[in-house]
Amino acid sequence: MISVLLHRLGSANLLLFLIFVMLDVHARPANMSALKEKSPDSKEENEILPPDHLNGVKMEMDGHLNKDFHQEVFLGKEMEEFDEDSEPRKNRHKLIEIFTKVDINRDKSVSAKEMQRWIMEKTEEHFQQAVKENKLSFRAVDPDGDGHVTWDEYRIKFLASKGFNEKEIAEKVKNNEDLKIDEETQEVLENLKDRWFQADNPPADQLLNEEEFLSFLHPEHSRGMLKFMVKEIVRDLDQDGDKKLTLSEFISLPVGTVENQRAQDVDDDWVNERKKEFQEVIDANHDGIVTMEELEEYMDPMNEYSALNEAKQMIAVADENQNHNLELEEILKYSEYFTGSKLMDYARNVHEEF
Ligand SMILES: [Ca+2]
Ligand SMILES: [Ca+2]
Ligand SMILES: [Ca+2]
Ligand SMILES: [Ca+2]
Repeated sequence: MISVLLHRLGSANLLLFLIFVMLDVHARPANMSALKEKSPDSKEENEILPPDHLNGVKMEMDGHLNKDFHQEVFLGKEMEEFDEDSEPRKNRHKLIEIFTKVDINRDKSVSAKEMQRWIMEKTEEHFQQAVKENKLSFRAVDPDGDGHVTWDEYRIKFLASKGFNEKEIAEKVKNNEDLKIDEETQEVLENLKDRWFQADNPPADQLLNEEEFLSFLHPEHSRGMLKFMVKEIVRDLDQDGDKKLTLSEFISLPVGTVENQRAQDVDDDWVNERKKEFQEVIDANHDGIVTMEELEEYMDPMNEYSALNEAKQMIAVADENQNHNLELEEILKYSEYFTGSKLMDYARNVHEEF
């Protein structure tokens, strides 16, 4: 009897342990990596919804830093090809191929200028990808194909994607009846509505055409929407209401739940990283305050000055011989930073590859 009890207790502890391990995984600061894992299955049902995560943009919509940014601007649309379980040999070859493309003047070394040009090119690639996907999404919200979508049409599609009965909702909208939706969904809907009207270019007719719908889904490539996005982020982080951010406001964003020392360390790293980004990059004139203009420059994916800074930062991470350029050996060694996947045998006969 006792042994059975002990046995039960043992498996109960094991279960607790497993739960704990699972919780620990989720103790990471929100948005730091969870997004990527979520997106593949949620993508289809939410294709008409603006994504939380924008490729090639330094900050997420909720104000967290985009931790995959370097990989996104280095790999462009080839991102999926470097997934973790693809063969190291193949990754190595692909990385060498990329290196030779970045190295425009073929001196076997990548300069900051070369990297800047590459980053701009890859950012454009993400944008073209977004344009392509937008065509499909627009078709989904504009089934009658007249080239315009009303807010009501979109609202119905959105609620249908949330599991509401499309016919019933459409009927209620038509008759101006109460939709009886929960508070949380209502809040999302309000935010979407603000964004919808923002994407509606003057003269405002409350209809979005394909181009306007693109800025609704992808605000990062439209000046007006970029301002809107920055306003939203500042609104969420600004505590004293002066529409500017101090360092303490910027790092006060809630991080993951701290449950143990390891999570605490992760959170410390998170704060340090945010601090560094605030002081060295976002606060461009280094006066300790981030204005909306500074944040807008920072968020703009097509900003050449940021791309050059980014290029220098990326080079500095891997520049072991300190010549302010990247050689193939360096990029192979820091493969994980550039591509997200490690190469075990990075040093193997580098020179034979040429
Ligand atoms: Ca070169
Ligand atoms: Ca403030
Ligand atoms: Ca400043
Ligand atoms: Ca170097």
